[in-house]
Amino acid sequence: MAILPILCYPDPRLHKVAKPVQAVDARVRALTADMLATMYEANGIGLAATQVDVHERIIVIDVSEERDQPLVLINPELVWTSEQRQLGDEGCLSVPGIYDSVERAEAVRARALDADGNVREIEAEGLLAVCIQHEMDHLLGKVFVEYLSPLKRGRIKTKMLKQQKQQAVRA
Ligand code: GNR
Ligand code: NI
Repeated sequence: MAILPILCYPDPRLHKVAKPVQAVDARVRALTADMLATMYEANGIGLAATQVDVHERIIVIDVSEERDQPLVLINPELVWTSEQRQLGDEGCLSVPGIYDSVERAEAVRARALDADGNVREIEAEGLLAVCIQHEMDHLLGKVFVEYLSPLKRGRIKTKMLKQQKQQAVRA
């Protein structure tokens, strides 16, 4: 298992659209294991392959308190979303230190392949529903800051670029 580097906003590679996985094989299983290790190491509740510069439709999630309920979603689709919306604070491992409010569907039903290549459906609400929507956005090249006002997004972009320049000097 390896910890993979996570792309940081405004890296243009975060806007690439992921392609469907053709076969859930050893390569894909190894990647999901690395993605889970990377997510746990970063204390995140989810990670999309896009964030580790792999542009395939793969997501890992664990919203459990104990960090022992890993979920692998390959080629995920939303088969149902509630009319009911919820407003919640979001953060992103690709936009470290930034948290802001985003409106999402309160509940969703997703269909995906698991790490064994079996079709699974999960119905989710609350934080898990938010996380699934946040990760599926990543696969479409969308980062949560794109829901914020252009003013806020501009400020976040400036702050991130400044941080990245500092890190480059220190490295
Ligand atoms: O770790 C994460 N926390 C989080 C909190 C609220 C809403 C969404 C998220 S996802 C984020 C991890 C991440 O960046 N996934 O893409
Ligand atoms: Ni994210």
